[in-house]
Amino acid sequence: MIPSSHPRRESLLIREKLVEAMRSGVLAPEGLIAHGRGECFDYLLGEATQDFARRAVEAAVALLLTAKRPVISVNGNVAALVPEHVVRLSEVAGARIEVNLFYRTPEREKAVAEVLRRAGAREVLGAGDTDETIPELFSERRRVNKEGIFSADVVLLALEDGDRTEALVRMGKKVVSVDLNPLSRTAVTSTVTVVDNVVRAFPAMVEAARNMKGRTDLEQVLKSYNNTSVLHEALRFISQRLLELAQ
Ligand code: PTJ
Repeated sequence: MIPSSHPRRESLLIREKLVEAMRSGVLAPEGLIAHGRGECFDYLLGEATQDFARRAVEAAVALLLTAKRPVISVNGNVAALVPEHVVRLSEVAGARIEVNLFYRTPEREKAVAEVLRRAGAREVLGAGDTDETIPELFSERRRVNKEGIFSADVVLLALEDGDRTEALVRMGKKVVSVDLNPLSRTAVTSTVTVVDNVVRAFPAMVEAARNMKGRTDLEQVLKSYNNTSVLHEALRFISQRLLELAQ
């Protein structure tokens, strides 16, 4: 029981959700450690969506809405925290959903797909149907569905390892990532990086997709977006915040 007055209530509830997901086989135990790393960056970001993340969300959604074959790549952490938002975003943006796991086992593939179906997904790729591989990648994340990530032009992913992000970019794909660490290889390599927590970024992308659908200036949004300056802004924000706290 976490009292409603507890100052870290939200964060503790998220931890409980993740532990639950680990016990039910959705989350890899390593996913708990990955989340802990993210929590530290979230603390530095003030546990709130900052302006640079809002701009990235707009560009991310513009990319998804203008894509021909967008795919949302889902791992254990994303399935544990934001399954409904993954499904809603896929519906609004016309994106397919594919399970893609670093610590891949047939049992986890099934468990993650099941969470997404329970959240309303009508189609989930990547569980028992990974018939293609991402070249030059050696982790279990190389296995992908031919109609999904393999032939996607835009891939949205979160809590991703840098090797795979780089491999997807080398395949000519545009990559949208959600990563609390603006220094990670995924953050630096992606076409658009949303430096924010998935629990805030996914709902924000759903809302933006609803508002932006049908807009005729999406190409313009993308032309005026610069991911490097967004990452620099995130780093400046963290530095400034630490300096202020130290005064
Ligand atoms: O479910 P699997 O088998 O595919 O495994 C997934 C994990 C997360 C275990 C795997 O991808 C992994 O080890 O990830 P990394 O390399 O630890 O990368 C995680 C990145 O996501 C780090 O840069 C974290 O700062 C960031 N991160 C952690 N929690 C969140 C986050 N970013 C956004 N929202 C979070 N809640």
